[in-house]
Amino acid sequence: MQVVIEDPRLVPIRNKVERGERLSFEDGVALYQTADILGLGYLANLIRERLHGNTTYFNVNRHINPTDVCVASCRLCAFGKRVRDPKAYTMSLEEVWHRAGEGWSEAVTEFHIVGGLHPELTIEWYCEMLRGLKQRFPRVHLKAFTMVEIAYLARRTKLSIRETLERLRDAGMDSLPGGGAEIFNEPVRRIICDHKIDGREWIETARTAHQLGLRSNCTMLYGHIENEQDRVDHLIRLRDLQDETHGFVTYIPLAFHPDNTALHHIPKTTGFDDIKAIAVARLILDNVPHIKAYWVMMTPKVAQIALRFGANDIDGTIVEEHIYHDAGATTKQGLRRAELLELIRKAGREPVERDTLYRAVERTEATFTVLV
Ligand code: V47
Repeated sequence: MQVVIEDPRLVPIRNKVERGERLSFEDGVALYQTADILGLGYLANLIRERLHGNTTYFNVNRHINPTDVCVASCRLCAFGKRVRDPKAYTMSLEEVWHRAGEGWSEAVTEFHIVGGLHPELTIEWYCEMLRGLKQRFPRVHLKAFTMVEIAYLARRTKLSIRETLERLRDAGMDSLPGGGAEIFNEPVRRIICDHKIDGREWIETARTAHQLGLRSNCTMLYGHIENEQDRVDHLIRLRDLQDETHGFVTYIPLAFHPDNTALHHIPKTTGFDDIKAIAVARLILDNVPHIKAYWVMMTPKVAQIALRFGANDIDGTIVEEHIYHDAGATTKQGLRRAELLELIRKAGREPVERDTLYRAVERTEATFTVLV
């Protein structure tokens, strides 16, 4: 089906997309600036269907946040707490292992583990946590620690990034999530997360992980004080690294949630912003296989629509979520597998349960098999 492109700035971009050509920085800015959401969505959907047909992926996962203690105090964040904050928590290892098995009976295939930058937890503690999880849940993939957590742990432990990643990998870390990338452009980054590693260090940490054979995801935080140029710059830096390493599996655009943060005066993103974030990413990140519409952050309703605007993944069951709910998310904590299937099917897409590395999963009531 051909959709009429209303915005004349999208016409040369359509020609490039149809010829399979890479889009430029200027193309990216034009895509973010357009109000022609149907034209944009049509182009993004062309690529999405070229890569994945009608398939839409989801997984059965559980988030675990072992601690919210964080030395960074980022303005963008409502989750992190100072070590002496009476509301701060740090789980014991037994609690982490117990929590991992709690929740729904559906056998999870992935634990997504991220936390604050804790000034006292040692690399031995993290390795013990991973080993304990592997011992108790040997078939569950451990997608753990953002590049920011890795770099902080390396600095505190006085190990190189490579050695830190190797130690964690040897203890059971299978891959890394995409968080902490925020926006790479330094002046903006300094305002929203001034104590975090800079964009160059984030990229360098991801490069090292990929060189070690670890796959990771990547993200961008949008809808705060950045402009369209900052967004495209961010995407192109991710695309450049991907050309080199091919280590990124999935890109997830993350809409800024302002409640309970130091930037609470910033208005929330609109549905238009969120759909455009998915579609532009699908068009610019021509070398990243998967684009995820993270339902917790977008709401299930908008995430479902995104499946027709470039996204081919909707994330998973999650069970328990804190980072977005502390910052005002009104979505549920988790969705059942059946609810994800329904969302995907009602968008006219074909659901496929995947593991973290996108191998199809076949399951009966109580167990699952990864199809290799
Ligand atoms: O690193 C923090 C962001 C990230 C806020 O890899 C905020 O599959 C919006 O990375 N408003 C954590 N965003 C979430 C994340 C993620 C989520 C789902 C899947 C995957 C994956 C990764 O959330 C943080 C930060 O970038 N964040 N505070 C906020 N107030």
